[in-house]
Amino acid sequence: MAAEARRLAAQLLEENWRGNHTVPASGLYPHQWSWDSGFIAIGLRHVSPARARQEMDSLLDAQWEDGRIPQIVYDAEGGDGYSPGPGFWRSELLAGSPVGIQTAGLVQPPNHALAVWKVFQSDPASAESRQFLEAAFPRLVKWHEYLATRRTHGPGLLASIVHPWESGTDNSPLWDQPLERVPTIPPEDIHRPDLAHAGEGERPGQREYGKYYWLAHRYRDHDCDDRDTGYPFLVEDPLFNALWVVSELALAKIATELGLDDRSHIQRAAELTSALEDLFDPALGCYVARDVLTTLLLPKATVNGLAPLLIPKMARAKTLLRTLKGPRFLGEGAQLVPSYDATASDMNPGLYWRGPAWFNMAWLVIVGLRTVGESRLAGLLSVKFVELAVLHRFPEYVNPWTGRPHGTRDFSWTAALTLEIVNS
Ligand code: 2M8
Repeated sequence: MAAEARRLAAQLLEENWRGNHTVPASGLYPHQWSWDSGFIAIGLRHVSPARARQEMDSLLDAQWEDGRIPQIVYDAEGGDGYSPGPGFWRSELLAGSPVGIQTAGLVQPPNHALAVWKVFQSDPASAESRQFLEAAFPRLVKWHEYLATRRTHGPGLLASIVHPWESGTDNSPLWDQPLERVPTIPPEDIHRPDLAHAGEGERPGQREYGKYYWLAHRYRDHDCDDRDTGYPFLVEDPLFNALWVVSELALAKIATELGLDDRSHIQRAAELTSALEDLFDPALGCYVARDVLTTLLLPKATVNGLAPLLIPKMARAKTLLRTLKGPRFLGEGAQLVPSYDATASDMNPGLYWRGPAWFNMAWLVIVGLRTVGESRLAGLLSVKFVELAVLHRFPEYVNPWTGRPHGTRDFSWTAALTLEIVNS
């Protein structure tokens, strides 16, 4: 099984390779996506450390002057197969955008320093690998500085997202309440090429899309300037911020490897870990999001709220484990971790980020379980992961209970993380 999984996953990543990056899926997502590239590089390093380095280099080449790493780097070959495309963002007209590269203005969760550190570790002795690490380090520091200086809209140190697309978990029920106050754009004004590649019930609805577009217009029309006030969607997400902590710890390791001082990274990781405590919901037994505009917590149990399991020596690890094993997540026989509370009346096991199991989140949970010493459960979930990934041709997501595949197939991070699991 492992050998076959390796072969099929490597083959798919080859098919989805576009010269210096990998597209998430050739039909539905024909460009380079930010956190996808992080997950992809983590798996690709087992097949080709050189390609994994290129994956991260091409993404970092698209960094803006203010430090942001964009959500999407547009591929000239991607045409208008995805909307919003480069013509929507017109990034080339904005000050501080990368020269000769078209990108979106938004960002995605910061898994990049973690990815760079893992890619380096797969080939630590080569000169290319060291050069890669040396070149990536200042860019990653600048990215984290962007989060710390431009995105701390809330009362504390945590970074805020300005759009559900920035969470990577776009349609999560966590965003329902803040989206209530966002106006909408009529469906006839929105181009939906995505619906040609996945069923309507497997993608966000027209109502959500109307709001996503309204927010994207608002951000773009204010030059993607984070000093803009009066923004109607500002949210602190536990997943985004937990990945920031993990990446800050990876930066500390990179600094040490390069003979540099790691203290500022260790300190920021510790401060962010403390700040995350503001997002803990004792009734749900997990972390939740905070609406920065009302300062109220958004009490929904989602897989995002389990992500702090990734932080070494997490004080609440035991509570998170209990929640993970309980009825909201794995308790009722789920094969992989559902994205949303299985006990919630509006949970839907097939609907985009509102119940199904995603392979990147499954992998993060597996890593979190290993971090807290739960290797048995991590092993069981790993077996299921590989089984479902290979059986269904690397689907985008699955029903957590039946394993039925949803969304697009031949999805790159599913294949890449399969490689990471079978090689760990
Ligand atoms: C999905 O998000 C895009 C917008 O970024 C979309 O729905 O069109 C999400 O699953 C996100 O996490 C992922 O990065 C992206 C590409 O795979 O697709």
